Amino acid sequence: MRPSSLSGMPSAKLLLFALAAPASLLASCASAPMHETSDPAVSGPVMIATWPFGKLAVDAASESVAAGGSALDGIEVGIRLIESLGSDGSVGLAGRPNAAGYPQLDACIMDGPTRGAGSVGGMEGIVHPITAARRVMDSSKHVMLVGEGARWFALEHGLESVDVSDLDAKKAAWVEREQDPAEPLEKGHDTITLLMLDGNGDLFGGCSTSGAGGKLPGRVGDSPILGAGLFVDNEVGAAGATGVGENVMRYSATTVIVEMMRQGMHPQEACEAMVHRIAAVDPLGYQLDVCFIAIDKQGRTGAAASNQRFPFAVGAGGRSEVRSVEAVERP
Ligand code: SD4
Repeated sequence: MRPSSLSGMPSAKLLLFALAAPASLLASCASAPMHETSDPAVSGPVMIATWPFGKLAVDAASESVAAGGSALDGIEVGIRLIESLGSDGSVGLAGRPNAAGYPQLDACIMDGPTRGAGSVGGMEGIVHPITAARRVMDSSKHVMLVGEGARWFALEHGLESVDVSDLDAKKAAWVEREQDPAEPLEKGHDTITLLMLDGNGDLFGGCSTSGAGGKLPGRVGDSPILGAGLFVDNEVGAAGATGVGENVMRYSATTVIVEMMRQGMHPQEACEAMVHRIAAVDPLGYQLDVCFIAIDKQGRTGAAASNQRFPFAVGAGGRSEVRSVEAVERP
């Protein structure tokens, strides 16, 4: 039996995101409150995911696990859904293009119990990078593949793809976006990162993004870097990031958050401490754009961000909801 906890966030200014989130994201959480801390009666996985669309990922993962899928299947299913949305955001092939006008995708997945990990970076034209990352973990000797090699590997494994050879089409897509004044180069941060503590008390995580809009071709962000965009330690907990990857990866942020939890910090405390720690030394201070989520071995969750209110989704016992935290401020 493992405890299940979605609250217990000691210092965060938690806000229900009910007013701002689309109705479709709130349909299943409008009425009764969710299960609270350490309720041993709650069965199934406990999850936390980035941004309001994380609720869709949490729900899909929860359904997958309830239908008999493994926890890792749940992570993959939940993230694939967001990769397929094709809506405004920075996930999947419909995500934000790089400076040359086409998306290059990053993703990774980690399997706590086996210490398995797979990752793809700067990959073009593969519809589900999270599945490519899982194939790297399950079917190669490696942990990370990038660029052409990652695409080749994904194609060899029969993954769904689109043609990326048409440079004119890439250019046209870029020109179209450039002409849209509502589409600045660096807009929004909506990487999907999904963390799960399953019913056996094991931890899992995955992450997928098209990365920072307008990035240089070949730039790889934090998302596929283990210990930066995602880190899972089955003994302790898991942490994930979203935001400007350069501000995350220089500090090995998710490794540090997990280590803070190992020292006894609540996930909420650890996420906030990481923001303070980076802000104390980074030239951008509290203006840097970083957002963190975390879950520990007890199923307690946390989230913190600098410079913006950060909405995220939590789920347990087959229920889910979108919450948010205000930006962490200078103490
Ligand atoms: C990156 N961290 O490539 C990603 C972007 C992001 O939500 O998180 N967007 O820097």
